[in-house]
Amino acid sequence: MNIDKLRNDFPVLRDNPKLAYLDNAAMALKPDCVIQAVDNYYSKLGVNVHRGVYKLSYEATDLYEEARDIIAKFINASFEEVVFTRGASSSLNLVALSYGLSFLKEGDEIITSELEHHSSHMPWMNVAKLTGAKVVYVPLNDEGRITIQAFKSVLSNKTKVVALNYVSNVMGYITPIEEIIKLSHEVGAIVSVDGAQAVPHMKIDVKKLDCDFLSFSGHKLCGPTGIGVLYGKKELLDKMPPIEFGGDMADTVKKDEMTFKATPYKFETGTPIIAGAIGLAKACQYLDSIGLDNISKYEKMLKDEAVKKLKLIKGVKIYNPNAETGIISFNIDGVHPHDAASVFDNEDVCIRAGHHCAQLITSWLGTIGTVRASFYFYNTLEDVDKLVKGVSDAVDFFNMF
Ligand code: C6P
Repeated sequence: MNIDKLRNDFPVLRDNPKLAYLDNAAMALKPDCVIQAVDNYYSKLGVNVHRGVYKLSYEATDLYEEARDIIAKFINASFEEVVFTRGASSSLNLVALSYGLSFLKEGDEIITSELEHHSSHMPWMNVAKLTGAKVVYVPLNDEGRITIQAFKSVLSNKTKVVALNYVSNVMGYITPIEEIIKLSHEVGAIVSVDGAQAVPHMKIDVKKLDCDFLSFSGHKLCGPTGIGVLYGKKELLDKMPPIEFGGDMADTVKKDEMTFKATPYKFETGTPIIAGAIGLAKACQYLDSIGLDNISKYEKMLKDEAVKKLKLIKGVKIYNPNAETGIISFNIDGVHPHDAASVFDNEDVCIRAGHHCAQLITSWLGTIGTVRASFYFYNTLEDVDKLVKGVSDAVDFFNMF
């Protein structure tokens, strides 16, 4: 990868050459090609899809549906298995509200974990409350990981749903999801994978994984905000009811009867996220042109280098030194994560601090939150050094008091 060339694709990096943007787990920056694809739709078309009986609308419809096809191929899914949503949170909620409320009953069990983002486990807490099903947590090992052995200890014939992330947004661990999916299917459970932190960073093949659902957001993979994907196996999506009703998803509507369009359209109510889908498809093509395998290896190298240097600073506690991805969670002894993060901001280092919408894992770690640096392919070893200097300066600054 030619990092300098890639960095030049990003207007924010061109305009702020000193910036060390290390908040990629929250959102990735946008390259020119994505911005242009969105701009092109608005400036050359700017009309609705699926409705207009005129050329501009046909063209917009073609672009929108082509985007679905590109995104489907990006994860090796079929066209009808890609539902556009507002983001990973909406996708994860759609699975729980549609599949969960339709097929779960009292006594059934839902396996999740303390490593989850709120959007992964809270929808199932809600389903459990409404159906009488029970939420069961995989015990984490000493490092805070989900292991196969621990997963087997909670898996049973009562398990009907497994809802786990592929990569944790706080610890950056890769869940052994392929094996978990195999074991879950053996007891007849379906698996909903939260891919928000995985799809932007590693090559995903839903057929190989054999997951039942996979949720992700466009904005974390260089795409626009407001667009996400729910991948679902067609046979499951076909038997699930819509959770929103209205324009575009309806087939026939009478006073006492309504029918819906086929999958995926029955889940896409109202005017779709047209520009978002077009921009996301461009982002997928852009990432494919760089190579997801190159991206994962490079981020891991940056993270390892940062961990090596941060370990030398006294008073810094790293919670996940052995993570396989580009996420580091740490704290400075005696310093609130938000206070630490404000020092970094003065040095043009953008990082996130807090519980990262994953309070179960920060409680498990015995802290109110962490400082988190997260890398992407456009980061550099200089960014690592800026992070390390920021941490070192923060330690010195807070030691003065
Ligand atoms: N995590 C972070 O800074 P949305 O907000 O819907 O695009 O994505 C939700 C979500 C779901 N699962 C995981 C594993 C995530 O990391 C996120 C978003 C951001 O960590 C914002 S809290």
